[in-house]
Amino acid sequence: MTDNLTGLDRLPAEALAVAHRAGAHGGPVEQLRTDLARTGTATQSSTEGTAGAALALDGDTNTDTRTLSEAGAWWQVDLGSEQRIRQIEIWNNSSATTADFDVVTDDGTVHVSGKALRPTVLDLDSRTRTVKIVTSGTGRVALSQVLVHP
Ligand SMILES: [Ca+2]
Repeated sequence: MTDNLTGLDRLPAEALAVAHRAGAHGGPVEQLRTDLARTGTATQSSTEGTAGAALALDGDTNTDTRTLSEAGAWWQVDLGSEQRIRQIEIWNNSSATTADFDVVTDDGTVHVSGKALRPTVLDLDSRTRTVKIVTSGTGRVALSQVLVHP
């Protein structure tokens, strides 16, 4: 499994304290590029507790969505209209739950084997209104953040 070299959340506490004193922040994803998902509408197949689907669109990698463990569990964002998209960033939840899943757009499906990273980055060229993450077997879909770039 590849380490997440971009996240502050995996640093040891001492290094994190130094990073924070230097002004680094571990939570919100700095939005440097257009993220079509931020204005989208999220839904999911079920919700565990208060871990609602919209928490993957709030710009904060410290907040997670979480479905129940079930066959074909899914999370989806509706972009509101068909968009040309070229990259999807999928940030697994902090306990790295989401694994072995399909990323479904209106014109294709990409399968990801193993656990999603923080982030897993998919380059593609698709015209789609929705982006759906569907577990291939039985399990949970739990995500910190999903970004969709044109
Ligand atoms: Ca979040």
